[in-house]
Amino acid sequence: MIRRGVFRCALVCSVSLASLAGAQSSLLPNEDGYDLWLRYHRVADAARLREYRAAIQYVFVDGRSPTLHAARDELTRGLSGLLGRAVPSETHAVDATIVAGTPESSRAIAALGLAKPLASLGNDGFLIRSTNIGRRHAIVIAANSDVGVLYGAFRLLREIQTDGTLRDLSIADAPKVELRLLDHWDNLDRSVERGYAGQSLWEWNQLPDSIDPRYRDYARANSSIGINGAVLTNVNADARVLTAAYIAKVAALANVFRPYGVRVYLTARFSAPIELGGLKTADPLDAGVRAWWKAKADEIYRAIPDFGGFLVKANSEGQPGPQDYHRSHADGANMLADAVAPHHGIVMWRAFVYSNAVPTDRIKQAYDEFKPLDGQFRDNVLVQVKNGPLDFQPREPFSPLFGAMPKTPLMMEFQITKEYLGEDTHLVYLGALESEVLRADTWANGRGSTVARVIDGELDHYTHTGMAGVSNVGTDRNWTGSHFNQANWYAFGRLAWNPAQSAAAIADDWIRMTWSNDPSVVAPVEHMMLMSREAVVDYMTPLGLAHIMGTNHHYGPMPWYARGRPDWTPVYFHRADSIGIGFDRAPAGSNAVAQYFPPLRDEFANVDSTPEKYLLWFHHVPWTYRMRSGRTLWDELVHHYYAGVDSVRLMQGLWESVRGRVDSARFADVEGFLNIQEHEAAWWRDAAVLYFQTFSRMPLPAGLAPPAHSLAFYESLRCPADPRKPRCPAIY
Ligand code: GCW
Repeated sequence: MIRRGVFRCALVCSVSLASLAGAQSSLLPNEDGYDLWLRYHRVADAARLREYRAAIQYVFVDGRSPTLHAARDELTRGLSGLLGRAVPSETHAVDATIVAGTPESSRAIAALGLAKPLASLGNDGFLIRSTNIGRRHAIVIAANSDVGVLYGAFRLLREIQTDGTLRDLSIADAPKVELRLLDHWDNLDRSVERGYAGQSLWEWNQLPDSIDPRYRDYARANSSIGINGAVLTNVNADARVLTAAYIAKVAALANVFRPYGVRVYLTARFSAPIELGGLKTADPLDAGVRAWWKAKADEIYRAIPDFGGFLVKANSEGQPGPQDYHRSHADGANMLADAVAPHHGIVMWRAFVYSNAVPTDRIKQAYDEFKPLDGQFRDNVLVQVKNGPLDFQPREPFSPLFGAMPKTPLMMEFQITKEYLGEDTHLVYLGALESEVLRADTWANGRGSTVARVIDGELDHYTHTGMAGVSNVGTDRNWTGSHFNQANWYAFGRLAWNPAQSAAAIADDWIRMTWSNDPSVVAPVEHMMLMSREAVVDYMTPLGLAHIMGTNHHYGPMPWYARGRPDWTPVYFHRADSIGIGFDRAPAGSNAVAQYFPPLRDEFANVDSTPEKYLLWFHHVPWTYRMRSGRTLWDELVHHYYAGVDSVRLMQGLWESVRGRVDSARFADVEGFLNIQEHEAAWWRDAAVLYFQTFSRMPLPAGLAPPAHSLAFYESLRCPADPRKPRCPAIY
């Protein structure tokens, strides 16, 4: 990882040397983060280690497929590391203390009579049980499919990595969501749209001949958290990936991923029949266009028999689409769906659409366009909806489409790469954001109709279910640009497997696997992670504010920016004036509240019943409005901004408390980034407070130290001079 943050901008150049100087060296070997949560260091707790060593001598993965071999390799590698001695693989069940397989692959498993408990676990689920095989005590991993065995192997390893007991194991687990995907916004030139961890992993120029070993580790990491698909290319799509030469490259990646249960998907550029096929049109109802896509799908499936399907961004931000031919999104999606249907492929059609005409309220568009199409899509189409109605902000209410399209499988799109949340540098644990959304009640079928139950298909009995996360992975040695961004990859996978899991429990596992089982590490780090999301909301966009960051690069505060297309500017979204601040979406305003089911719509329509965390999202509120705390809106807003910075300082203190208890290389990386975050949180706070004060004309609440500089100073700050932040300087 390149430690470049201190060069970022005038404001952040004063990283405290004193804090670096005091570093006491840790005796733990330094790590670079490459191993992610699959480090497999020897168990530190002596009693646990004794227990594990007594229980485990040999591993026997019964069967011959590449996936079962992957399970065997992972178990021997993981257990040997964790137990601190070789745990070899056996060739028969009698001597083994871990036996893994399916009833088809393994006579030993079949003989255990597990048909009944396996019946409800589907293709991907697994059982882990303590049992007897012959006269030997053994741990059994059983599943209906080879990939289920692999998931079970990772799960058993996790039990040991997190200091769990192996006594009387009885675990039955299965994913609640069928398609658990990473969406890579990777371009063919290896740049990554909104990527902050180096270049794209896919070495297109070397493929298919040269296979980077990282591909396998990427697949292992995904498989370990249940991710079963990867969309390899950017939704702002390049048709060339559909040419024969690229299909061969994609097939080579698919071959590496396949043993790990990870399928490949591609983005389909809607105009490809024109660009590649030489046709005059890409009209989805044109027979020639339909034939072109069918032939293209056949060609892809000849090379990649388990190709997953297509993801499409159409008629949004300049991308071509069916509306160019006065056809609907359903017409476009169905044409592609028909092309992949004979091969059991699927189409994921994004609902992130907004037209080139500036709307009265941009956040209403996805619902307005897609809700009327409910019921018009083929069975193998899923509509992919961003978690909120705008665009991956630190906080948004959930998208009102969830629950509103009972006849169309809706899949979730989260953004793991933190485009609007401090990108690579700021420590923000997204598990908290994602589970807030998943637990939100849509009220679509009365109380308890949570977003999670929409996504997992329980509410509307969808034919397919899915969750996608826009990936934060790149060529950086630590994969994600910072050690703590790994937690967001991890948490996404775990929530896609089971959207009801608690963000805290997932963080707990990740910390133990990635850092340490030492309670004096786990507790403060978990505290830090769980407070981090509210911290970023507070110092960037409290009380329902949104989209006040630098236009284009989306880094740093720029609430004053008003040039260019209005609905891309901060002033369009915050609407501050001498009376108050916020976007009026009540019935007398844009009436976006009407897109929610009652009673939510009424709750949001009324300023007094709107939860304060969404207040300025739904209402233009006077500066003097009395908040529940008794403060005026102005005072409350300022307090949130100051609290955000204070939270980051608390996070720094929590991290300081683990000095010497984790390796000093990773400790220092995190410490440095927290220093940047603290400076930039103050930058956000001071810029926003001074700017909004020009409207409120009210003083800072008593007791708060005034910003260090004038508003003019913050307005003059330039985008971080970081060459890896795409298009950064372009707007100046
Ligand atoms: O948030 C916006 C991003 C674009 C992105 C777009 C989308 C891929 O700023 O970079 O394009 O969303 O989700 O399509």
